Amino acid sequence: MTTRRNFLGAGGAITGAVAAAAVSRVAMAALPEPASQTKPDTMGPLVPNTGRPYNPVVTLNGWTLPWRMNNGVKEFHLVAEPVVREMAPGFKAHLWGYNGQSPGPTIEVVEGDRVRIFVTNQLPEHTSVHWHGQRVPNGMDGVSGLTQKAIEPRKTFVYEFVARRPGTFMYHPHADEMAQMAMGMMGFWVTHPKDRHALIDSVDRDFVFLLNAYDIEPGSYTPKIMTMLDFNLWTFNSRIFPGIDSMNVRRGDRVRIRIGNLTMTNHPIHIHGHEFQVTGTDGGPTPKSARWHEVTTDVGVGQMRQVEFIADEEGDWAFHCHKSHHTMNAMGHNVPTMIGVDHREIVKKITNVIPDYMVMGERGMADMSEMPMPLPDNTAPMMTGQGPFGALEMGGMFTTVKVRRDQKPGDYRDPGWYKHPPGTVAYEFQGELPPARRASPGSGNAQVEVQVRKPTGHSEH
Ligand SMILES: [Cu+2]
Repeated sequence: MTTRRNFLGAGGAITGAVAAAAVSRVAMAALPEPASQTKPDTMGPLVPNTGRPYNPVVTLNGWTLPWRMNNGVKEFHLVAEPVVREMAPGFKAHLWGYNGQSPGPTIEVVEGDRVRIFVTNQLPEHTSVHWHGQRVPNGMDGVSGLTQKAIEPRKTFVYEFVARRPGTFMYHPHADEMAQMAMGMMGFWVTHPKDRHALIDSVDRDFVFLLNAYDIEPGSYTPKIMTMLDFNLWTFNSRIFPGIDSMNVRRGDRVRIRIGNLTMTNHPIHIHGHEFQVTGTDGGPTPKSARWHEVTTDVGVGQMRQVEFIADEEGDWAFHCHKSHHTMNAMGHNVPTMIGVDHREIVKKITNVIPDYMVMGERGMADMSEMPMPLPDNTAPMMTGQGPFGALEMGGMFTTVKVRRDQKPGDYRDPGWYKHPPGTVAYEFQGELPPARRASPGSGNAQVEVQVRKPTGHSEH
């Protein structure tokens, strides 16, 4: 296989226009065939067949980019391009991404690897790629205008460096960053340690995903890129629950989950049924003396966290952002809080004018997950997802860790819903109920029962 570098070396003193023509033709011929993905499914681990061995990660609703070895250099080809991302079944978004999907494919290498990444720009505007968190020569840092010229449309640039530091990283443009990240341009990067590492344990399952947020009006397909705070789609790897796959593990597995945040706000990521430790950030492995058990860890803007736990409790355990607005899907943000408001009189009046007027939210918002309300053509219900016991009333940044004793090592398939052993599920009390305590007019505290309509201008989530 001839590389551009070798060709120039062998060609000796070629000059001027001849050199330019030769370079571009040979460079094109030397480009690795770009791999592309059309599906939003979780691809199994890509076991390395060249280079140093490692235990590969699994990207939630994503995939790992294949490479080719070229004289000891790992070569990857990223293509920045418009993509159609299915965010949930029946809901598609027109995003920008890499190699057919948003986020782009995960890149996995080993500490000490020399990597060469060809980046072809098929976007309508210039771009660049920044290798977030990594030690690279300054000119490879991907900040357009500062460390390189922007990659113009239909041009290919080459980044080349040694992956010096093992850890959890990401990549994203550093050119028209606001628009390009709002459109979904980002990807995960994992550098595995080359030897046993005192602070990096080997694990049985290693999941990765990015947190991202979009503002797509119900019925439309393209994110609004000027939005700074008022996003309506909170996603794991550009998917919303129930479109997010579960993380399926074998009981007793040591599980690592790596999360990067490229939204405009922080996300307290929460696990049920287990305690995890933060074992590393994009700054590197966390010293053992600085680790403690948590069930929630905050992932700040532009930060990455890797958490680890032993999955020793069987079941379907929720794993989600703890900001309750982030486990909702597209909603009209100006929906007032209607809890406690009695609509009976007003509804009579309205239905005279609008016969199918529907009241929502009188008893809380849970009604909305079961309401067969017609939705605009391309959107997702606000809260949804059916479990074995009914509606989950969750959307957005929510998934589950499914722990099973009979999940085979290396098997990532969804085992279905957990079958609870008899007598281990919360049940309805069948005995005598005490009378409800309720304030009544004249009792002196009637004014405690307030009928409120709260203002709901969300400026911050
Ligand atoms: Cu969140």
